[in-house]
Amino acid sequence: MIGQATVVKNAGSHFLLSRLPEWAPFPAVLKGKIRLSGSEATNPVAVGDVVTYEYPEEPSLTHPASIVEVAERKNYVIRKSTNLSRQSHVIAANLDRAFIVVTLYFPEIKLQFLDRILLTCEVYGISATIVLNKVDIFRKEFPEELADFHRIYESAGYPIVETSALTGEGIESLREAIGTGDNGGICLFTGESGVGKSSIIKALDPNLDPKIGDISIAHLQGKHTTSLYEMYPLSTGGFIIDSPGLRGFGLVDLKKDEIGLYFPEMLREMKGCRFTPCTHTHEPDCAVKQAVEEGRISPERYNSYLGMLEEDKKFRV
Ligand SMILES: Nc1nc2c(ncn2[C@@H]2O[C@H](COP(=O)(O)OP(=O)(O)O)[C@@H](O)[C@H]2O)c(=O)[nH]1
Ligand SMILES: [Mg+2]
Ligand SMILES: [Zn+2]
Repeated sequence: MIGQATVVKNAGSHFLLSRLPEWAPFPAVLKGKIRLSGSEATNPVAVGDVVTYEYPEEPSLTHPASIVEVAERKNYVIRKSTNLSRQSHVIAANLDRAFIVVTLYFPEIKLQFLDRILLTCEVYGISATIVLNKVDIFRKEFPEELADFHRIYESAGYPIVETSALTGEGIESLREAIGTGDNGGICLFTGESGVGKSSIIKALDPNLDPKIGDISIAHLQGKHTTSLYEMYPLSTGGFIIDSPGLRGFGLVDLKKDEIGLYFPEMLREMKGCRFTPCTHTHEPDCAVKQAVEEGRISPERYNSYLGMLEEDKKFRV
């Protein structure tokens, strides 16, 4: 017998599959060697992959299904396998949306980090939404910083959802962004440790029990990365992949004149540059620099861009 299902957990050589949107995970193993053409990844199958499986009898722990084929991915995120090897590791595939969870304080926001993640999403073709959590703390105390944040990221074109996992504010808007019922998407949750990812997932669905305790997760990260990317079903629809933190989110290799293509607000303006390619630094009649001067591109985002240009290596987020 043969069927198609989505990988919802990857624990090394063992997998759990479910026929999404139905949530009824069953075990599976890889049969023989599965190769993805053009992929240098160490793992051929990742969470979010749609796979074809064979099962001689109803799958069980002692008789798992066999994964025989991986469907073409609409997108995926990779990370470098280890510090020593040059191989990469697919951490999640077929994402409908990435939610990047940040706070202004506790922990303090690092805009350059956020910009790197946003750039990584653009490169991998994944729509990004910013989740600004812990508004219960800073809305009253830091209104100017909050307004600044909106100015920077709204001019860049990114949707922002303000939430408080503590009071429940914004959780319904976030649910809408994830999608409900059959419109529920497969969503990656990422962001620095301590911003409230696990708390938000619990607020979205109190029945879920995402792994808490980022200290132990950070400790495990080098060894068991794959098993930490696990999908959770929301009772209202949609699936969330919780990720252990910023590290290991993506690996991007861009030429200097390509970086600007992944800043949506720069992409919008660069048609007007006199030179093609233009690095938007020293060139005369640069439409991007003009847009910075006129306030259509924020100086903060432009500075992040300049920082990336300076760096003569791959971006590791
Ligand atoms: N005040 C406040 N605290 C929050 C909020 N969300 C999470 N926290 C707290 O922030 C800390 C880290 O939360 P956690 O969900 O473990 O963050 P994660 O590392 O991103 O998964 C915990 O002490 C939470 O109680 C929020 O919206 N408001
Ligand atoms: Mg967590
Ligand atoms: Zn330019």
